[in-house]
Amino acid sequence: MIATQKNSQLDRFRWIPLSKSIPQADTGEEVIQGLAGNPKTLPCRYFYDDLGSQLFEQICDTPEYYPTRTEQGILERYAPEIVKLTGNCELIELGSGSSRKTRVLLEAYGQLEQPLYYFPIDVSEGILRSTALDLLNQYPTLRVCGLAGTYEQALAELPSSELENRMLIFLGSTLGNLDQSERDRFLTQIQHALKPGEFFLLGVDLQKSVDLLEAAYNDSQEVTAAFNLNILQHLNQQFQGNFDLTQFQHLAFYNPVEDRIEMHLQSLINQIVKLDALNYQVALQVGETIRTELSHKFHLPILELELEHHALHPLQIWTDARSHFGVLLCQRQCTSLDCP
Ligand code: AVJ
Repeated sequence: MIATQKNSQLDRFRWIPLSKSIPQADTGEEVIQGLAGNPKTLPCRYFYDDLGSQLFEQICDTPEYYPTRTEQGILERYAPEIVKLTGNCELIELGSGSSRKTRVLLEAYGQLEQPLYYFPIDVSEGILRSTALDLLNQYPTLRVCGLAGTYEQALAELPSSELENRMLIFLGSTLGNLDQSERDRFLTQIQHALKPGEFFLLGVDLQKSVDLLEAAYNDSQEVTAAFNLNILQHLNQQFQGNFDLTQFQHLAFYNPVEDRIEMHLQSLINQIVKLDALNYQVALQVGETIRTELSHKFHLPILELELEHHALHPLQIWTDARSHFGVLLCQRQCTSLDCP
């Protein structure tokens, strides 16, 4: 019995390691660019090694970090409406992680009793594979195709459609980690990855009181601090570095000029850090910081204009009662390029 169940699960499981996503292939170019920059920065995707992905799941359970549970509440309430507006479609999720919130959508689309296709995309192979097997176990008719790599790579290498329509899903306000120009490039990639009539489901954290925002990134159990420091541990492992985590401290504050939370790691001493695999070293002064993450907080009317500019028309927008978080269902519009 177990054998046949396993077989049916494996029949419903596909795995695509995206070309340049193999760690050995990571030249560390972006790391050097960031550490050589002014201010010094690190790409936030290095947060998500297996330990980092687990720490992020723990952050979602802290009382201060409201985004995940608020978004989950919105999806639980409006998933049937989303299904009604889109009809059956392939679900392609960027940065899927544990697919904690996506299960709400899988349940709702499962009610259609039609073929169910889910394409989770994540840089962290461990959480992608374990989540996929868990979902196959939980949803006996679900077909899963895991894409291991960054969403830039995934959008460039999406497999061909199995169903009439598809929806790209980008939850958790990960859009907020991109600065203005990166966001523009990303939304252009979304525009090009979708055909007119296809859908884009977007979850974004909205502007609110600074106290609430800063508390969410400075939780009292210090899980966010551990998550932030772990980026140095990941670089040590991947590039034979000698970052001493005890010589750095976590900093997270709201930057009102840019409407964003910024996370930094502050050097507690004057130090020189080496990344032997990259044949690179960097000097840090006491008090100097490395910026590890931006988390932009959105104002819906401005975001709607940005989306329209990329032929992504918001069909429906749902928020929670306190307008702390927003979920936007957008439909790709025709442009003069696609529908002359
Ligand atoms: C998953 C990227 C949206 O920016 O709020 C949580 C990651 N960083 N606590 C965010 C995060 C610090 C989170 N995103």
